[in-house]
Amino acid sequence: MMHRAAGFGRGLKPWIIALLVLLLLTVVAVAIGLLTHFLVSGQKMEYYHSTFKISDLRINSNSGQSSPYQLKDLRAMSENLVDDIFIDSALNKHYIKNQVVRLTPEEDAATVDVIMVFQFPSAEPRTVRKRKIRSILNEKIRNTRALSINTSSVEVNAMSSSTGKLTVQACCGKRVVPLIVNRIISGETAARAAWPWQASLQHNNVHQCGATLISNTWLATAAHCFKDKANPRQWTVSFGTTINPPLMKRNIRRIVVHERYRSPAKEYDIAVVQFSPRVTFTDNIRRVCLPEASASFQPNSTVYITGFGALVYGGESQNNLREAKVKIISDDVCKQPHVYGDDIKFGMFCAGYLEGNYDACRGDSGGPLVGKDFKDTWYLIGIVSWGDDCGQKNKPGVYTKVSYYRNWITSKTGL
Ligand code: 4AZ
Repeated sequence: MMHRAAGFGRGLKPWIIALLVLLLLTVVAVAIGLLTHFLVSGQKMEYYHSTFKISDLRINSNSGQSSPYQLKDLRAMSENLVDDIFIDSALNKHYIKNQVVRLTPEEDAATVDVIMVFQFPSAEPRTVRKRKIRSILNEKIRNTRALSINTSSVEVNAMSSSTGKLTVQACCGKRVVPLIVNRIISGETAARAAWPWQASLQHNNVHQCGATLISNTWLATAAHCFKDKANPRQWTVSFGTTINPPLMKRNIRRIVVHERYRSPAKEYDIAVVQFSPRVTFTDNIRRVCLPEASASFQPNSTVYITGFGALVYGGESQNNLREAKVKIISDDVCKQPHVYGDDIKFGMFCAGYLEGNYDACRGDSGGPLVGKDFKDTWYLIGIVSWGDDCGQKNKPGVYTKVSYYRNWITSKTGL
């Protein structure tokens, strides 16, 4: 082989060899260029912001307060509408998703702010694309019967991808992993980024309690975590699915315990905690949504608890985050004499199983009990508060009812 190759080379004129090398280099350069075009520019997401006004709504309940369910429904209906519009359009292949980032209720109407994400391969000017998107939205909205939207209210604007990405990520209650069902007590570890709002509150660097990220600077947790430990300087918060190493760590600036919490009483077991500097939301660190004050969650519905707490009563906290699927238990069931009787007061609810086993335990306190709506948006429904032992028969976990304290949270955090 070696001889024949040498002979072939010797038979060619130098200028032909140079031409061949040049040709080869050109082919390689074009191939690299094409690959880069499809892999890099072809993958680039484009973000567009749209607002429109839904009219003829009767989203007010009898009490005069807007009903959270209906507002939440409106968010989901708007997202479904935008999905349907683009999936059934000429931009079908380029449409990725949309997310309602703000819903502003007015009397019998609501303004919707939505971010739409597209992926276009060609380098067509954005003004042309913006016009296409607006004309599709306008045309389909005119024909929709599900919601009454004034086409003159429809606006579309291009966003920079950095702003678009940050705005989408800043949204609450969204995560980027599929659900894997495990357990806390006698359970398995949680998937990375599955519970991006979970935090660990540490006193002198020792894990004490769970907490939940509700904004880029505020956490919700249990008041009892700060019993005899009220100095914010001795507290830190870490994020991520392991305590060691932490994904991110912050100093606690302010601890606001409910002013009516009086240990050993278990009512008002809620606190909000401010840390600094603020976090930038990523796939792994993200805030959960807070339910409206009037939201209620159906007994027997499936919710999830997560935490670094002990596996058995009196056991040690865990380095890896764990999760458990539990069910909300009605007050009627939980207030039975053989369960907790009159110990279940206002602003509390039970979750778990009367058969025992799946439960929160020491070290899970202050951490989240979350549930999702049908658009896969997660809400903080409860805060791990107390229980008689862990995982015992007829002794489910007891949680602070977040909706009951929703206005208190606003009064302290502005959220
Ligand atoms: C605790 O001691 C604790 N089984 C938290 C939750 C439960 C029990 C005890 C619920 O922090």
